[in-house]
Amino acid sequence: MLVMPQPSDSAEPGRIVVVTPTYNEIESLARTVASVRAATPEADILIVDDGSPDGTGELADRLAAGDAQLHVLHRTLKDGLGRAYLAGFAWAAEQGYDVVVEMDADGSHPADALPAMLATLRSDAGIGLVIGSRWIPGGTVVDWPLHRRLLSTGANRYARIALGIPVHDITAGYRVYRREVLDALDTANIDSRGYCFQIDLTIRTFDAGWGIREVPITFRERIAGVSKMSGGIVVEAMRKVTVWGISRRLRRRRTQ
Ligand SMILES: Nc1nc2c(ncn2[C@@H]2O[C@H](COP(=O)(O)OP(=O)(O)OP(=O)(O)O)[C@@H](O)[C@H]2O)c(=O)[nH]1
Ligand SMILES: [Mg+2]
Repeated sequence: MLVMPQPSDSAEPGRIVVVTPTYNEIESLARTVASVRAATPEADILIVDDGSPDGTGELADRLAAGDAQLHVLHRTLKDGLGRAYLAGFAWAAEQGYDVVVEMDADGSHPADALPAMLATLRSDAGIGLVIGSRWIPGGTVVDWPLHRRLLSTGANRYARIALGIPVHDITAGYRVYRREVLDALDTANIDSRGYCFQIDLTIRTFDAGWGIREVPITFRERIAGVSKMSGGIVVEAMRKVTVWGISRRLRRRRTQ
């Protein structure tokens, strides 16, 4: 007899919010919002703007005035991607969303991959995080110079080995979280920024026992605006990965 897999409770679509942090993304924001609308009309969007001097926050308000599914959180100071996401997660929890998506505003993260990422999360109630991955078969990066590819693939390989977590794109910023994963975070304890924030949350999700899946995406280099990532953020990430990796090994040895 053929036994068909039974849909679990998680097959319910639930309420989805795409959280998009912005700092000086006036040239990209409208296109990003439109692409999310087209790919996932059921999803709401929250823009978290850190007082962008280029008027991104005002543009977000104008877009929100004509769109009941678009919300804007204004913060006064540029305080880093991690803090902006934590503020967005707190807002999403207050509003009772079931699924929280992380997506950059700069057009690098293709909205047309979102339905497959959401379907993957829904396929199993034990999956807490789905990553839009550049570095698994079917995933790729368009318009990146060789040195950025090597840096990203090298950093990911190093993190995978150092941390013992089988994820191929742990620094990726395109993610779908089950709300319960974020509810359980000890947010007061998270001070990571930039790439570290994504790595830190992946470790916490993995250690809490949630399944993590990767869905291949085509990542495109931003076509407008400037990157806010710096060499310092990359160095911080590698230093922290080394410290985390060593302490995880010591902890494992102690519990054996
Ligand atoms: N609210 C807020 N958003 C930020 C901050 N820093 C970066 N962002 C946003 O976070 C997203 C990712 O930043 P990027 O500068 O594109 O970083 P990245 O994608 O790792 O780097 P590139 O590949 O060079 O673009 C973008 O939507 C930025 O506008 C910040 O301090 N506050
Ligand atoms: Mg970017």
